[in-house]
Amino acid sequence: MKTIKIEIDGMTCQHCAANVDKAITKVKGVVEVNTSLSQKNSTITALDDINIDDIKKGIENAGYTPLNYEISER
Ligand SMILES: [Cu+2]
Repeated sequence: MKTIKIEIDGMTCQHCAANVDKAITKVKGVVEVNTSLSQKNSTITALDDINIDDIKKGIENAGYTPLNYEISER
């Protein structure tokens, strides 16, 4: 499993955070998502073969901007 922490620009309310959460949840390989409005990021648990570009694309398609991210193995 991998943990991905990705900064997201454009979230202004809880509704935005829920949209981002939903968009990332749909990405293949994603197991769990936790999106924080106050920290402007999502913490994602995913399978090892996760494609970060799919996550970025999902965020963009929902209308938000993915920024820096870091991936850690666990
Ligand atoms: Cu909003």
